[in-house]
Amino acid sequence: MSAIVTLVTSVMLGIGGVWAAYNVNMLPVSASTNAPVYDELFRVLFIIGSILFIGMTALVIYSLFHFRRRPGETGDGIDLEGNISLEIFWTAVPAIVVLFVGLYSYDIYDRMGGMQSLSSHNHENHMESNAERLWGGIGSGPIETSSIDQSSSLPIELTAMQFAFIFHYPKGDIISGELHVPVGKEVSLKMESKDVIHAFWVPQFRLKQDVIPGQPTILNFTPTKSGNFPIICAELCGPYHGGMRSNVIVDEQEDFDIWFNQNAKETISSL
Ligand SMILES: [Cu+2]
Repeated sequence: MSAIVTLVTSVMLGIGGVWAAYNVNMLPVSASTNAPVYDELFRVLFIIGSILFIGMTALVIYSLFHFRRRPGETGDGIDLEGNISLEIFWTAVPAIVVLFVGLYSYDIYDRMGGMQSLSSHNHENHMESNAERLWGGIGSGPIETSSIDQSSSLPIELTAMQFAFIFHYPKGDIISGELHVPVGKEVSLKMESKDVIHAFWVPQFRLKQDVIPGQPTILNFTPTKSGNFPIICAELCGPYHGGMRSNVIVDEQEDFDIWFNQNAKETISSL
């Protein structure tokens, strides 16, 4: 009897977890090619989290009522001493869950391009210092390489400082406080800090990368939705860290070209 109850409860918990992951929407709009990959991981974590949270909370509430002290009960509880199979069970289950989450996260990071060698990166075609070392970031992942020609990526340099993000477009020599990018085109952002560690974060792109003084990092992404999204510094960097924000304006190609040509120091016919 109790085996059936356990089975039914587990199945219901599983269904509840999956339902919660597909119906509770906590993430902002997804606006880059990375976003669906990231959201897939988030959904799986949410399923596991919901099952554990609902299961444990329910068990605690059930136990509180079911095993409460009845009137007239004054003695100690039953003297329980060890249960090998239970010990094995509650060691194995978390171990498997944690291992799975770790491997799956690694796979997602790899699919986003995080494991790709940065030294061979296309950004260097546009930079004068070919030998310069890039220290970390998200390269051109398999998602991008399959659909988008790498040489066509748009190089942009980001300088972070207390307390602002400054964007420089090597083509056209534009300096801007906001990031303008065309929709559907890969952007290659090379980032360096002037002072302390900052972090470039666009929640809608599901991307966050540290910006480190003296150690350039790279971040490649392809916006998939036009719109205006916040750029937030995600590393506590000083007293005005909370005000260190900017915007990324994702435009259709024509609108981006207009903006670019209006601001470019030199006219460029093809981007
Ligand atoms: Cu900052």
